[in-house]
Amino acid sequence: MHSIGVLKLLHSALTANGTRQELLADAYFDGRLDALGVYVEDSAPATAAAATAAAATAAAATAAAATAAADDYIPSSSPSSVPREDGLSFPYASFVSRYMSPNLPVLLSGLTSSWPAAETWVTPDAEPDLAHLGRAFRDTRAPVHFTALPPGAASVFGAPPARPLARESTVGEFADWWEEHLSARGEAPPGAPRELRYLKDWSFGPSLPAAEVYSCPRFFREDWLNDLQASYRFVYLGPAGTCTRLHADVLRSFSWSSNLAGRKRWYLIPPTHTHLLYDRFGQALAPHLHADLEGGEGQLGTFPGLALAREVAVEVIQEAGETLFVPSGWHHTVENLKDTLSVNHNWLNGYNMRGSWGKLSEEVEALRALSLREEKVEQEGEPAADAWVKDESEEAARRQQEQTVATTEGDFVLLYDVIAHQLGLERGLRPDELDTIEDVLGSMVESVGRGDLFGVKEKGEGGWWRGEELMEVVRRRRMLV
Ligand SMILES: O=C(O)CCC(=O)C(=O)O
Repeated sequence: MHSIGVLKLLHSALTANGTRQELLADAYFDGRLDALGVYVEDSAPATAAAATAAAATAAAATAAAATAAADDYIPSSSPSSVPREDGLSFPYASFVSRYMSPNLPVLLSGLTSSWPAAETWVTPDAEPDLAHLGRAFRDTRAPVHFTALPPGAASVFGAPPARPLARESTVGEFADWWEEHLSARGEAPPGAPRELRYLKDWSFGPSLPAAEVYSCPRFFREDWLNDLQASYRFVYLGPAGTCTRLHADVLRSFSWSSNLAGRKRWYLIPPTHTHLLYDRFGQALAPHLHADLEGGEGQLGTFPGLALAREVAVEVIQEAGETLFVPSGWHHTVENLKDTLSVNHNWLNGYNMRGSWGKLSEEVEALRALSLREEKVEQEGEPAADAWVKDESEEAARRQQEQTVATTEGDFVLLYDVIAHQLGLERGLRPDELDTIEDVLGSMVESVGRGDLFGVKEKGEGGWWRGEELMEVVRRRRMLV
């Protein structure tokens, strides 16, 4: 039983979760399978050292192959800490060459001091001004996440595996709860049921005009996503103890996050080590980076890679007035160490567009593999060796896949739209940006042309561009560069 499990894991690791069987041939020819054979069968001089060395060779070869296959913007080494730069004097070109292009995080200071909200939303003693926000946005609707607090606990950092409940609320209701929460802080009788609320993803729009709150820092203005109607621009407001679960940002976008008040702790995990964050089937993402240490309940066996992930994770303490650039594809989890108010954006441009398309393509491949497998099971029944894998984590994976089908189609349309919009703008694109667009577009047109990407076809009239038209625009513009 155990060896079947090991083989399944190896098969999954070597074939991109079973979606690319042909990768096994690479592993055979470059010697990784031989190295594994020595390890698994223990047939070579049977010393622990030899087995360990073989396993290390195999692991290094797998890692090298994975890195080579990964997107070219993934850094080959990750920093042990995040550098701080003076945001007022740091040149944009240096931000691009040192951080955005190599896809590495950085903290920038001084970018929020001139924002209107630095005065109107923050009290003189540097706290989020709840009284003002509650009055000014009394009836404005915003999503609020509710998480139950374990008895006697002051934070939900080691939150239970269940997702926090997101409910539509008003800023007024949230501010009222906050006042009550502050006056009751530390006074609730032990054992009394309590909860923490976190107002997150409150979008800028007509009921929250961006210009009255902040201005987008110059480092992040090359933004193809928020140029559109799509708004990925948010406010986060939460008391000390609230947190955001482990995730990577939508569509492998970049994000930036500025603290107007408070302090956050971030753990950032480089994309080279994403696999360590998943359960033993490579399916379900851990809820947070310490899920194996807290809550008991067998989480250690569920997420065996987390101890190693913590060794490569970069811990960042972000103070009021500081802005964190979160690179593309870096998973992160965020804890509010004080009552915290922040503004953030997700965004795409020529530096992460290729990665974004890569992520979408991976999801499409995984979904295609899943539907092929389901078809096969329908025709032939469940293979006996698979029966033991059917446990809760497979069910969770299935639910996640269903959700992915729904979001992937939306993401594809959005990306398609972003490119169409970008090309439609009468603006000069740099040759490297044009290369990216041409690559991504070429793959899109191919997929759409084959008609096998969720049947998303040319739409023309509805505002989307036809694939061939887009290619034509790229070709024409290319001749002009
Ligand atoms: O501040 C938070 O709680 C989450 C922010 C985040 O995940 C992001 O900016 O990408």
